[in-house]
Amino acid sequence: MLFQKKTRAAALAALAVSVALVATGCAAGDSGSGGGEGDGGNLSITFLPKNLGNPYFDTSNAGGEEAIEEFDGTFAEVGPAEATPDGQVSYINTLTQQGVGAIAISANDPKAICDALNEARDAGVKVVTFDSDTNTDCRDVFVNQADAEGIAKVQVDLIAEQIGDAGEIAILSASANATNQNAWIELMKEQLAADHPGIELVEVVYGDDDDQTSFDKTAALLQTHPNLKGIVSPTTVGIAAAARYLQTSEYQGKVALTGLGTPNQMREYVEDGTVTAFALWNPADLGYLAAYASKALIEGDITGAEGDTFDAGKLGEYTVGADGVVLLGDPFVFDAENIGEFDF
Ligand code: RAM
Repeated sequence: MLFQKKTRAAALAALAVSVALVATGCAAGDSGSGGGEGDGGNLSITFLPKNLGNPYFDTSNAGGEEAIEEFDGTFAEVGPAEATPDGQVSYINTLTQQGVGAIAISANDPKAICDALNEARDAGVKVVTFDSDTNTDCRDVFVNQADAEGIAKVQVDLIAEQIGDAGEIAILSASANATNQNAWIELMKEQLAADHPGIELVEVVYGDDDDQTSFDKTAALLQTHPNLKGIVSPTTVGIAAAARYLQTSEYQGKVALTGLGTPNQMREYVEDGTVTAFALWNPADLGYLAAYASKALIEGDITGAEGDTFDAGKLGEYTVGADGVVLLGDPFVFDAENIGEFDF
């Protein structure tokens, strides 16, 4: 299968513990980092997701808020209705004028928001990307949910397993410029070419992380490619919309669907057999870690240099890796056996 039993069990336990902590509102107490009150840092931290109204970002923002409450900072969340870089730029500019301590942002474009972010940094605002990165010179740290090769591989393995390693597949992505999805798609293409000669990727379409657009793109894919055997959707918005389409269509159970989804959005589709298995990480932990990375930057505990270490509350100590990347952990596979254990 995809994970060694031990890895899978350990990941399950880690997810379950952190989900339980979030659910009970249990705080981890003082960070023990020696920072915090008295340092005079501006712990006003604003989360700026790709767009609002996406349960994935609701969960990551809630994790950020939990962390910021723990260290007595000020949490805020702003964001555009649509997942576009332009929409993010105006919020970045406003936050710069307001003089927040840090912006934690999931980037809709690796370059287009860079000038605005660098103006913010020139004005003393720390910039943490999480979930979807910018170019490395426009932020201080990137909090990465899992290593990109691993995220690509778990999805390639799942679709290969679900279609018997042969036939046509398509990808239903988020917005066309999303840094994270584009990196994963490139790696999926490489892995398919290297290890799965029987699988043909016939098309990549973009649902813009909009539910209706993703639903319509799913319908179009199935019409255009009558021999399609599977769809990979590396976005929680896309996979949920595609599952909803498949559920009441003639393709349910015939065309496989996998990718990255949240358990709460995917539960009914796993329970009725529309979807067999999909992957993700814990978005609450991702937001929580981004908040602690912001705090560490604001207080000068880290600069984003490789080897810097910081305390991340209940998640423990983290080390900044090459290119200012902080890695949360491994992706995790959800299926009918374990989905009941998760609530996010
Ligand atoms: C959507 C967004 C997000 C991505 C997840 C998997 O919610 O595109 O950036 O990480 O899917």
